[in-house]
Parts: sequence; C-alpha cells; structure tokens
Amino acid sequence: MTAGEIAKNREQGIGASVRRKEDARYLEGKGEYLADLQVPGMAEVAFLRSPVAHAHIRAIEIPEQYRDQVFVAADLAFAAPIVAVSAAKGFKRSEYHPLTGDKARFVGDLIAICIAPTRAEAEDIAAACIVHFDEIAAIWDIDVALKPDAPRVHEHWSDNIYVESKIQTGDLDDVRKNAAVKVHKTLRMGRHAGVSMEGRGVLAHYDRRLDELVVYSSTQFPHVIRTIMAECLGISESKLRVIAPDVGGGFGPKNNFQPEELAIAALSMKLNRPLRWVEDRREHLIASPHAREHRYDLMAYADSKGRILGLEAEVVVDAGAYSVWPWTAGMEAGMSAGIMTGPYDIRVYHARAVSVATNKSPLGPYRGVGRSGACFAIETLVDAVARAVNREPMDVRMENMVPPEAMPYSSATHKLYDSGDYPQCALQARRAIDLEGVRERQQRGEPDGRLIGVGMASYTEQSAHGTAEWVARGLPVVFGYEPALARFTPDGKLILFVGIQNHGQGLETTLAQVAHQELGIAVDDVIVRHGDSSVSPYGMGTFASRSMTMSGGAVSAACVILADKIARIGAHLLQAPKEMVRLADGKVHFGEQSVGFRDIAQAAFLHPERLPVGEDPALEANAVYQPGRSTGAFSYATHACTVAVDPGTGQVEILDYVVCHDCGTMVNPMIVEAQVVGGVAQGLGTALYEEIPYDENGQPLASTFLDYTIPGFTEVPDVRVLHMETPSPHTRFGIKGMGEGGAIAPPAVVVNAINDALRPLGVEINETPATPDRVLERIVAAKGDRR
Ligand code: MCN
Repeated sequence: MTAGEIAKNREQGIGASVRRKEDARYLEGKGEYLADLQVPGMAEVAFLRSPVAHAHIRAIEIPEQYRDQVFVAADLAFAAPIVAVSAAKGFKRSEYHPLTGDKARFVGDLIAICIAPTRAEAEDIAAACIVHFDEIAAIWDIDVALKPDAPRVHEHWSDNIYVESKIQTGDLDDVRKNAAVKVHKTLRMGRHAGVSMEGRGVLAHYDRRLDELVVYSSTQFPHVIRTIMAECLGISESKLRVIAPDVGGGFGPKNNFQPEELAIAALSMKLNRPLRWVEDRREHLIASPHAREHRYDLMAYADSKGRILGLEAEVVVDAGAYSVWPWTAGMEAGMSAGIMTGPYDIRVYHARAVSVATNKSPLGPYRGVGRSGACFAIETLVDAVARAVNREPMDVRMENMVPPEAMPYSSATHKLYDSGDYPQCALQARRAIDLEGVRERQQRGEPDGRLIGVGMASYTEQSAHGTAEWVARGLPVVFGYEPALARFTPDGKLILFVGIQNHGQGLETTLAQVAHQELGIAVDDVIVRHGDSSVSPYGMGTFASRSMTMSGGAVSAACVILADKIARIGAHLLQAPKEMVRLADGKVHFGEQSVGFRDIAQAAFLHPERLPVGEDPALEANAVYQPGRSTGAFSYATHACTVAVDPGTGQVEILDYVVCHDCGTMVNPMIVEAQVVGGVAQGLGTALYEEIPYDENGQPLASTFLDYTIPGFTEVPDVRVLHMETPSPHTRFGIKGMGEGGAIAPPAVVVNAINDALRPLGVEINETPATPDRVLERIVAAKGDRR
C-alpha cells in the first residue's frame, strides 16, 4: 500500500472510528419498525392475559357479539407448544403453549387473542371477556417454591426445580482445613425487565402468490425463529419467511421464541388474515422475559494475605413459569456458576446452580447474561476478603488475578481465557479513579456530611461462544458459526448479506469496515442486508456479543475470496501478472495504472468475454466462519467508581465512573466506547434503580414507568473509557466481542463503593437495586445496633 492508501485505510478500515452509516436512517425517522408496517386487511390484536398468578382456568365467557373475534387455546390446538429442554441431567420440561388453556402460571400468561380493526377495540373486547379461575396459592418467591408441600407450577413435576447442576474442581476439604480466613456472604440481585425503546411485536400474513407464511417480528434472530416456528406450526421452513424489520433495541428479551410470535402466526395462518400485535409498556414489564433475580450463598477460603485458595458458591435463580426457547430455564444459574471465578486464579471451586420455577414471567437472556450476577458475587466477596485481612481491596484483587504470563489460561470451569493482561487493566482503572486521592478525601470528610466510597470490579466477558461451549450447555441449537454472502452489483458496489441482526450495535458500519479492510472498497459503497430469512444466508442472529467476531469473520472470509477474483480479473484487464497487482481505493492497481471495481464488476456480470479464460462470470462469494478454540474469545475489564452516600436519605450519587477494558482488536473504537457507556447505563439500572418485585399473590408491583425506575440523563455519569487492545489468537483480526461488557460490572462496582462508604458505620448492603430505602434501612439498622 502507498502512504496515502494506508492513511485511507486508517480512516475506514479496522480500527477507524467511522461514523455509523445507519444513523441517518434512525435519526431522520426513516427507520421502519413493526408498528410502522401495514398490510391490507390487517387486524390488530390485544391479548387477554391472566390477571392472576396461579389458577386453573375453569371457563372463559366470551360475549356473544365477539364470538368470532376471540380465540382461545382450543382454537390453536394444532400448534405444538414451545418446549425448551436442556440436555442437562434431570432437566424438567415445561410446555409453553401459544395460549394457555388449563392453567394460568403467571400474571400476564396468554389466555386469548382478541382481534379488531384497531388495538383500542381489541382491548375493549378483551376487557369484556370473563375468565373463571380456581385460584391456587401463588409461588411468588424462591423460598415458597422450594417448600416441599408447595403447589407445583407444573403439576406433574416432583418439585419446583427445573434443573440443578454442580461443579466440583479441586479438593475443597483440604482448602477448608488450611485456610486462615473464611468469609461468608449472601447476596440478592433483583428481578427486572429489558426495557428496550421499542417493545416486542409480531405481524403475520399469508403471501398467496408465493404460498408462504410471512412473519415480521421484532426479534434478534429471524432465521432461528423460522426453524422453531415452522416446527411448532407443522409447516416446512421453505414455506415460512421471517423478517426482522428495524428493531428498536433487543438486549436479550427479543432473543427467545415467544408464545406471542407463535400465537399470532398460528392464528393468522388459521384465519388466513393479516394480524398484528404490538407490545405495550405494561405488557413489556409484566410479560416480556425478565432478567436476573439471583441469590448467592458464597464462602471464600483465603490465606492471611487474602489470596483466595478456594471458593464455594450456591447460585439459585428464579427462572419464572416457563423455560424459554432455546436458552432453557437453566441458563442464568448455569452461566453464573460457570463464569464465577472471573479474572481470578482460583483453582478450587465447588458450585451448585439451581433454577427454580415460580409464578412469574419467564426469565430470559439480558445483556450480560449470568455474568452480571457472577461478577456481583465474586467481586463483593473479594472486597469482603480484603476487609477480613485488612487490606486495600484493589491490592487483594490484583494479587488474585490470572497473570498475563499464564495466558492462555484454563479456568476452574474449563473456560479458555485466550489473551490479556488483567492486572494491568485493573491498575489503569485504579490510577484513573485516583484511588489514593479518594482515600485522602475520605479521611478529610465531606462538608455536606455525605459518605464517600470507592469501588472496583473486574470481570471476564465470554463472547462469541464457539461450538464446544454451546454443545456443553446442551441447548437445542448450537450457535458456533456465522455465514456471509458478499455480492457485487454490476456497477461496482458491494452488498453483504449476513445472518446477524443489527439493532443498535452499528454492525451495518463495522461489517462494511471489514469489507473495506479486505477489498479496499469505500465504506459508503458497501450495503449490509440482514434480518430477512428469505434474503440472507441462514445465520444465528445477534446476541452473546458474537456478531463482530462471527459475522465479521464471515464477511472477511467472503471478501478474501472476492479479493482474489477481483485481483485475477483486474490483472487480466491491466495485462499485468496477478501477483503484482494490489487492491485499494476501489481499484486494482498495477504501478501507475489502475482499473476500477466498476469496470471489473461490469466485466464479471455483463461482459464475460472480457474475463480471463476459465474465469467464472459473476462476482459474489459465500463463506462461513467458525472461530478456533471453542469456548469463545474473552474480553475483560475493570470498572471503578466513586460514590457519595447521603446517610440521611440513603441516596447514592455517582461522582466518577471509569472503565478500562480490552476487547482485542477494536473494529470501531468510537462504537466500542458507546457500547461500553450504554452497557454501563443499563448496569446502573440493575445496580440502583430497576426492579419488578412481586407480592404474595404473585402480582408484579412495577408495571408502569411510574413504579419502574430507569436511569436517565441525570443518573448516568460521564463514563470515562480507557482501552487496551490484546488481540485474540483465535479469531480473525484478533477481535473479541464486547457488546454486553458495560452492563456486567456496575452492580458489583456500585455496591462495593456504597459498602466502602458505609464502612465507618459498620454495615453493608448486599442487594440490588441498592435503592435509597434499602441503603437507609442498613444505616438505620446500624444506628439501632449501636444504641
Ligand atoms: N465492536 C468493535 N470491535 C470489537 C467488538 C465490537 O468495533 N472488537 C463493535 C462493533 O461495532 C459491533 C459492536 O461493537 O457492532 C458490538 O459487537 P459485539 O460485541 O460483537 O456484539 P453484537 O454485535 O453481537 O451485539 C450483541 C450485544 C448484546 S449480547 C446485547 S444484549 C446488546 C449489545 O450488543 N444489545 C444491544 N448492545 C446493544 N446495543 C444496542 N444499541 N441495542 C441493543 O439491543
């Protein structure tokens, strides 16, 4: 490359902070979301949802005038239920029907579909129907569920446990005997929702010309939805087209096959009528798959310096009423226990992970799946160990970390940490938060009487999980690869057809940057098409921080094939030896001469007679990418924050927040930074604000934004982001995923900072969200204890 070309590549290729191509569409209101779609003759749907948590359904009274507008379970009996079963030993299956006919298992469970020309009319019809219930005691909490005589959420089960798994690495007895310090901790992480800007939604209609069912869904994985939906409907996948239009945020809750999707598709097929359902905010809060609700019982065994010799953990997760497809109800607890040792070199680790069925909305994936809880557990425990040995938590933290020279490192749970320098990352965060300065400030005290605290938390972010990881989890689908089809148009532009689903991550830009890197084509000349099962190759979708690594790898592989062909054709047109040409700036160069991609594409598509002898016409390539070393690429980070706690109100203000992270080679540092900040904002929601508590009747107590608080501009601080870049040895370009990372550490780091602030009072908070009420309760308890 010439100096000019290298400079150009820096502006557009891997490592360039290119502005997002897709933003013009979003910002100028040109996006097309589910609620924007119209199909002639379409009826709107309102679901009749259960108002009670746990009850047998005795009868449903439908007013005479609405008989042909209300549909119940028996009407959709031809559709098979959604059954998400893990291969884990003893896993109990739940049947999630498109409409429930026998029993309501949570407030929000689907009982009937009401259709009308408008949503308002459909809602009126739903309100006019009367469901006769025989109520059963609600299983509204883990403890209630685990009582031996508790009613069963699923009648035929022997208890209310979906699955229980164990990890036993190393000799715990030995550690128990020899540890100088033992630290016990119990923790709770609250239950909350995904609250994407756009809720879920489904539109289904029959395309008579093509004889296929067309389903639009605000989903993160349209191809995978097609597979399971076809199975449930008993039709061929070749007769089903699933399209994800613009998706206004997913964050995990749109990464499941939902009963609403099945119900709308099934009824539309049965009635041969276009139907649409658009989730409202209340439905989202009570009936969208929920996040978190973990409990931890932990015991650390350490030496007198705080070096952790062994860890014992029990993770119990409230997985709600049904097992979500494909992740299963065992996902959160299993993932949390599986990644608990995080960045630490802990060789003795015993864990028990339990997933419990309750009368709550099913638990599904949410940004930072499992890892947010694991980080909360291990990182608050590390702070507790530091307090027990009277050392600065940061020193204990760094002392326990996997050192860079141990990379690649196989963890106690057999995760292969591929590369990185965890202590260096922690050190950078420590410097940036000015730990020593905060300690001095604490000594001085605050003029307003608030208590200052500083907290840190480190984690590893398993991303782009490979085939072996998914196989080990025993899921119904193994997501270890991604395809791409790269196709030139005869005028020399490139269209990338990919199987992922961009819903805010900037992938339409970053995949174009990968194409630029391989082909030297301008990012503006590349279009990324995704989200339509009839258009792009079968792919797995966007979740698990996988798209940049997987789809980026596939785009690269397809473009490498194209680059070779372009070089061959270009060399032929320039009458030059192929080895002496190079691709840059949308042209093939040979010395001072060049031929543009447009001319090459014209030859390939319109004038095959100009091609070298034996060269196939057309200019497109298919590739599938499957990265090596299959537990995935491990990003990592340390978050640090300073808080001020008002001892009079329990109010917590975040004064400073720093993230030092490493996601291998960054494709677009500006987007990476925004992803980190967005993740932190969500993590602060988990840490301080967001919660859906349930009462003893199984009623969700937060069902509007009046009682469900999310962090806004005034709550999210200016997050300072520091980057390290240690490429992964196992992925194309050394990329690691990072889309979830920002959301993983905030609960741990904020609670550590609050507890640091509360230390003079001798109390701790061990629960999220750490609301003012809860913090104040601890402060008041401390005062009471002292009296
Ligand atoms: N990136 C990069 N260099 C890297 C890694 C990532 O430049 N080494 C950039 C890329 O621009 C990529 C983005 O960061 O587009 C995220 O990449 P990746 O980590 O591969 O994650 P995915 O694209 O697979 O996105 C999924 C991830 C998850 S799991 C959740 S949940 C989440 C998240 O992304 N949901 C989001 N970020 C979100 N952001 C928005 N706006 N909306 C959501 O719903």
